[in-house]
Amino acid sequence: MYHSTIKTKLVHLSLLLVISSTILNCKDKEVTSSKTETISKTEAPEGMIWVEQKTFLQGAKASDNYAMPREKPAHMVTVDGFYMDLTEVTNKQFKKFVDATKYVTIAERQIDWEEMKKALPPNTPKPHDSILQPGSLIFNKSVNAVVNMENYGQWWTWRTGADWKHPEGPESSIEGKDNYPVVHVAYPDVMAYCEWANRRLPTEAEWESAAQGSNTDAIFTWGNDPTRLDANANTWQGVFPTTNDPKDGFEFISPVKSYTPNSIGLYDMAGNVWEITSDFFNVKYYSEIDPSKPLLNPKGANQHYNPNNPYEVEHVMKGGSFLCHASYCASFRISAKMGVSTDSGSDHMGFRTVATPDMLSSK
Ligand SMILES: [Ca+2]
Ligand SMILES: [Ca+2]
Repeated sequence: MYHSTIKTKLVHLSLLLVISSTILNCKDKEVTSSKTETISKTEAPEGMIWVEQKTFLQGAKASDNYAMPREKPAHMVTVDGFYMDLTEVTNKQFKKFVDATKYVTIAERQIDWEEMKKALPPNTPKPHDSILQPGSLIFNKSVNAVVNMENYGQWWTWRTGADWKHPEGPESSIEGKDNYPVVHVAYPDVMAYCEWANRRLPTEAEWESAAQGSNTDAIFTWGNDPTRLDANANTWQGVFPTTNDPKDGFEFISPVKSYTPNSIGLYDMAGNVWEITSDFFNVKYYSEIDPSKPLLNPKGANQHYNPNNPYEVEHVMKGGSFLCHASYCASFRISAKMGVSTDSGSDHMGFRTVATPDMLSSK
């Protein structure tokens, strides 16, 4: 949600959207399983773990004082078992994909104004060339004071030349950061990776099932004790967004596996980088569910809906990031979510993948 809003302010997103609509050629792989019985699992692929079939309460828990309306009401869901990446997809893993396919991410693509203007209203003025350069959003580390916390643009910057290989801008690199999460990837980039790797994105319900681990009603990946946050997740301490007091060991992004895994061995489900899912972001979705009919393998809303950003397709992202603070959104809670538009990457969003036995056996 806020990514797109920021981007609109910073780089005339309406123009960039035209580009993205021409490159969304990746299709979600179908969530094929709808069986109520436990699927017989095979040996877990390297770097993945089996998440057991589970019936649990998806959405905000009754004792969660941070819960937002879009997380309510909680409702019972059953999610079949599946394999999930132990960690966020790393730079090393993404490089392997790029080396094999020569894929060019959205943040790296040159913007062709002659092509773009064909899909815009007549006489739309050409933006300044600085707007049309490849780039991505990065967190502004030099914020000294914030006037209005509603104004996200105060702590976000459009950085020309920022991409997954240059996460902080053109002078930066990922040398020595093989085991850091890949960032500055947008939804089509993630889908291309999944296609190559024979994986798919988790649904939001799958993501929550995995984040709960052996629990079924916890607020956090480690249970219900908020004082255990620093040992279990890379978030923001101090005063957001001006003072970062990294009591958890990392001021910004951290290598994967830097924190205690959850009860089934999954790392960084809370914090470090946001993780995009296959569900559309629709703030009304939960309120329109009939709670008398428990859901089986829900795939989310049929369409996106965000009154703050009505014309863009947004997907749900989960888990929060190293920028999340309790005073702001507390998005390190399992039920928390935000929307991210399909063409938006940033330096604090990545992903992890899942697979079903059916997918693995058909390969
Ligand atoms: Ca931190
Ligand atoms: Ca994460």
